[in-house]
Amino acid sequence: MTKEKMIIEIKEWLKEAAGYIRVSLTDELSVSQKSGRTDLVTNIDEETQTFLIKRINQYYPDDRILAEEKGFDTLDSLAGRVWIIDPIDGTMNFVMEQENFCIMIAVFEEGIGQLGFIYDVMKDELYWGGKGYGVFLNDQKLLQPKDTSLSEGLLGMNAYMYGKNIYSAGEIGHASMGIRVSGCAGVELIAMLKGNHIGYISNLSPWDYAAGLVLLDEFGFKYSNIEGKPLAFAKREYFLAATPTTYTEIQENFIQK
Ligand code: 2AM
Ligand code: CA
Ligand code: CA
Ligand code: CA
Repeated sequence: MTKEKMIIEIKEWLKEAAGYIRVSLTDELSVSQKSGRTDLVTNIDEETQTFLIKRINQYYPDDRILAEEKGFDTLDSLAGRVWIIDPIDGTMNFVMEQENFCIMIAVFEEGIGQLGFIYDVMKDELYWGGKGYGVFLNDQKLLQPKDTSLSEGLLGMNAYMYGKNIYSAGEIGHASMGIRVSGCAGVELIAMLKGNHIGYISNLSPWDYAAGLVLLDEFGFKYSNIEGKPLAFAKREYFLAATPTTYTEIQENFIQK
């Protein structure tokens, strides 16, 4: 079956890319600014993306690609089969911490998420799954987290939104057990899949959330843009994902009130 084959291939590509990234940490990085001082890209982001796109073009030449770097960051629609790639999610962490960054790949067909992969490179933890598979950590199937309420759990957040109280992020945080800020969307989505966090509020682009959404779907999490509308897979948007109970509490008590 094609999907089985695709999973095996993607896992191989991820391991190959991660091996290269780990070795590269001993070399000097070439770091550039994109929109400003805190928005970085490195030669490794670009080389990882180029490697993954080369493989996709080799194996699936008819498919289309949406990816963060090097001019692949727009696509007119999600028609057909589309790969959505963040070659290094958490570039700031990659540069400053040499950990807490992920490679993320999603496969969508006619706008529907089929497969998602979030790979924490330094921990060698691959979270993957999709329609009909559930969610795995490496070879181990994960259990669906409990539907915890806002007052009972930790919430991943974007530091800027919390600090500026954008969409009441500060107040939402205070209503939870506490906020956590990792600086990496992949790490935050993993925390939800493990049941460590009840939700995540941020400002994200499609490649930051695509793989995560496929996996969140398998566990019944709810997500949308922060105003409750479907995510557009186009521009950067304020993003909310949470357990069903927490999602409803945040919408009713903080956003729509
Ligand atoms: P990136 O490292 O792939 O750019 C940090 O809050 C999270 O938001 C990271 O996952 C980061 O992904 C993402 N992000 C997207 N656009 C960003 C930007 N302009 N500045 C900082 N982080 C951004
Ligand atoms: Ca970036
Ligand atoms: Ca990202
Ligand atoms: Ca990135």
